[in-house]
Amino acid sequence: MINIKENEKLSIMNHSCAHLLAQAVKHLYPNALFWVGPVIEEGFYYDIDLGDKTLTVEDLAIIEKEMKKIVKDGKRIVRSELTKEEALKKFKDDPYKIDLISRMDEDDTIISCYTQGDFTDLCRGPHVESVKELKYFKLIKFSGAYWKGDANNKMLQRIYGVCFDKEEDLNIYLKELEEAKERDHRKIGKDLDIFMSHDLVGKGMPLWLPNGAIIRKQLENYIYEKEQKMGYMHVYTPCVGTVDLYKTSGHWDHYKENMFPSMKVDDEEFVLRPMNCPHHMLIYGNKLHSYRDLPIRIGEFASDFRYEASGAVKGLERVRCMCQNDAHLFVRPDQIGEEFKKVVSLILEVYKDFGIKDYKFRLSLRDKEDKEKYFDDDEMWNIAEDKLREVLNELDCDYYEAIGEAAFYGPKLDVEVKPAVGPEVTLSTCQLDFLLPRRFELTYIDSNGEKKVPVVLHRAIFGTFDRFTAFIIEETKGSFPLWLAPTQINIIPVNPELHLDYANQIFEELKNNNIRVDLDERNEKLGYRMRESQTRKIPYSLILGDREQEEGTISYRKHGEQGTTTVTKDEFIQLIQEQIRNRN
Ligand code: TSB
Ligand code: ZN
Repeated sequence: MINIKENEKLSIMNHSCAHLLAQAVKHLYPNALFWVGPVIEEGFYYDIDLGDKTLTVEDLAIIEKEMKKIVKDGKRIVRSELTKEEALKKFKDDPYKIDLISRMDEDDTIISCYTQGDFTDLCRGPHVESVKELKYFKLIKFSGAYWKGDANNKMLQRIYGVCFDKEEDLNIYLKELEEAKERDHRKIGKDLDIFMSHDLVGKGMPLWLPNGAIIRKQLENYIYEKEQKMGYMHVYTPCVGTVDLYKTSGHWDHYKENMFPSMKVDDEEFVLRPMNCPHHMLIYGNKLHSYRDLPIRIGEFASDFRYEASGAVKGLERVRCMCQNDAHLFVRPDQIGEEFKKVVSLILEVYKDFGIKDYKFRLSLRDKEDKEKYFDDDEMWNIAEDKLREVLNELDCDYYEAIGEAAFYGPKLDVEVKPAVGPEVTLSTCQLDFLLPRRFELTYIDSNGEKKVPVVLHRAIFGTFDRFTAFIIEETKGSFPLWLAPTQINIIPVNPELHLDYANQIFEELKNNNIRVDLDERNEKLGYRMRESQTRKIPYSLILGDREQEEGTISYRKHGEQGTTTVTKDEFIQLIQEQIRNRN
């Protein structure tokens, strides 16, 4: 989909269209006050204070009609300039504009306004010359948005829209938007009974339904097998820790705003953990380690809780309760490169297995000039950053560098992907850490018998099972590969009265072979049941009628294909099992 913000011409048009929207809203709701109306990747929005009024879909259509009327009227858009003092006077009755103007630094700043007909808005510009140019636009949706994104502030109404210079482009865009909505994991997740949420449980706390639980279990098995082979040792640790644990790790000082508040039990004060690193540090520290034992790789499928803004939570993609595919790798400084390479290779392998092609590697490095922002060990930073780069080049990875984006404690690699709807998110991550082992006073004995501090690599290949599942739902549009599919096979007896015994026999046999199978014995037309099998995106539908019953065969149709194939029962089981085993 086109990124409006990156296209200069469309950016200007969309910004002007935001003003057009504001003007129309002002006509319809004379008391409306306006906060900001920026251009975004998907077009523009405007945050508007409509008093007690909450918008409806019908309102959006009425506003759009008014916008069209203003365009027809065809007023020019005229720029004027004011001093800060003049601007404060002009907008004295508008607390939002006063807030914006007051925050402009210098008293001698020149403030620009744009006027079109009866409407003037404070704005830096630039704009199109006349509203006449804004012909092909559409209001897309609306939502509540707290003023300045702060939940303690008033809720404003945010209206989103988009504008193009050609009708055709608008139509293409709207079609793509429709497709993206269809692909949205929240829709598919509901349609295919993968997850739900409930106000009584809370925002950002999805419940995984049986179908979702199957997918998650398969993902766990998949990655667990790989990690086992790579020498990871998996552990189970509690999803709470004391405040002191997080004071020791530094999270209490630096990550508190992302954490749930603490709770007191007897004489202990607990927090729901936002990360698992502290627990794993303690496990490492539980024993003495020699340089020969390293790397030590501690893995866990671990539940974490984070405070995410209520407006930011999204299906399974951004949740407040998540499960990381986490591991902490304790290495000697000379092992950083080799271990990092294994992590990146694993990421590449996993992405290949899942057919994920559209992703970006982002290498976050320190800003060498900024001595304050980064852990003070130049030598370690240099070794680590050079190694990370070297490995990425060696593995022929396409990556971009983000200078000054490293964490305080070390450089990191993130893998970014684009969901169907909304901005990019990080899936996999691998973060080097020079600091945490120090805070927990972790050591190993080196070859000279001296105590040394290990370096830690925090890494999550799936990121979280939650986010990865969201992504895979969108990638596959819910048509999961056989090994992941909640129901792998749907048996449809042509006539349940005549073919049920045979269908049952096949059902039992497949079930005994650990295949996830359903039997649709409803007295509905064959075509109807076949279609439903397609809607449920079940990989294989078996059609069992007279011929199959007599010959002891199976006729199957693969999801999304038209024809059927007939094979013997044993051939079929073998085919299915092989596909599941190979996870292809
Ligand atoms: C990798 N301590 C490290 C860990 O050892 C850590 O927690 N890193 S993280 O903060 O980057 O989180 C790991 C991954 O969790 C991210 O890469 C992202 O894929 C996923 N994630 C983060 N926040 C959320 C969220 N709110 N909902 C779903 N997944 C999330
Ligand atoms: Zn960690």
